[in-house]
Amino acid sequence: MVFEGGEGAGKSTQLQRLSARLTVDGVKHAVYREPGGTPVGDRIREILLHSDLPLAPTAEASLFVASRAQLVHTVVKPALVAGQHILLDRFLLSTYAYQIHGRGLPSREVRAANELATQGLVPDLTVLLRLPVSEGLDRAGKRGEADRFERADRGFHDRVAAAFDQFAEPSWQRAHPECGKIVAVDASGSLDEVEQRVQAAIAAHCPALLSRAGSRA
Ligand code: T5A
Repeated sequence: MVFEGGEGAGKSTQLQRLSARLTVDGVKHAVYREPGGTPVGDRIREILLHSDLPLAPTAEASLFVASRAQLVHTVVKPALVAGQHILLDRFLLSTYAYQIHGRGLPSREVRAANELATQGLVPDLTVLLRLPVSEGLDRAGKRGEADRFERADRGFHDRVAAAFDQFAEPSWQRAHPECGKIVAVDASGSLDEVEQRVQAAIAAHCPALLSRAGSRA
């Protein structure tokens, strides 16, 4: 299960809430974020988000893909084999939105690089949190110093948001089977309201994950 969306949409917050519910229900799971989730990925995250080193768009994309490759190979695949659910804060859809649409990199090459990293792993479901760009940047901005992407210009964030809107279309998903099912959820309103929408989306599209909770209700 993957959570995606623009800056400050509430992915981490809602992932924590879902994780807390799964813990109470005794569902074995682990939560990881991208970039990061491994020692190599965490170093890559530092370069990508918090360094002032100039990065060529192709180098940026390659670093995201490298972090993903390490996470899939050393953490996600073994965990899935062991019967654990994995909750991911961002995955390949972010590279499609930010590097292909935001930075303007060629789709074919970026898709191919991702294929190498994911080793054919397709998310059961991607919950795409949708929030107006200004609201998301506002939420993110209240937390402190902006990272490399939060500092990007408004045009960049508008292109990313437009891309995520496109990913919610069934026709786009049919043409990109490597991304799996993507369901858009309105991320405006209170934390509880968004959580209810997220749980409704999961219940509709990935009922097995919440079935233990459902059977207890
Ligand atoms: N990136 C990532 C790429 O360019 N390519 C890639 O391939 C990948 C994987 C990652 C950056 O890297 C880029 C995208 C990102 O720019 P990150 O720090 O992991 O950097 O960034 P985000 O995933 O954007 O994390 P954020 O923390 O900014 O956003 P979230 O997780 O969507 O939001 P969250 O939950 O942290 O909430 C943000 C703030 O809003 C509040 C929270 O309390 C928090 O303070 N909030 C709400 N406030 C009011 N009402 C609600 N409903 C709220 N929900 C949350």
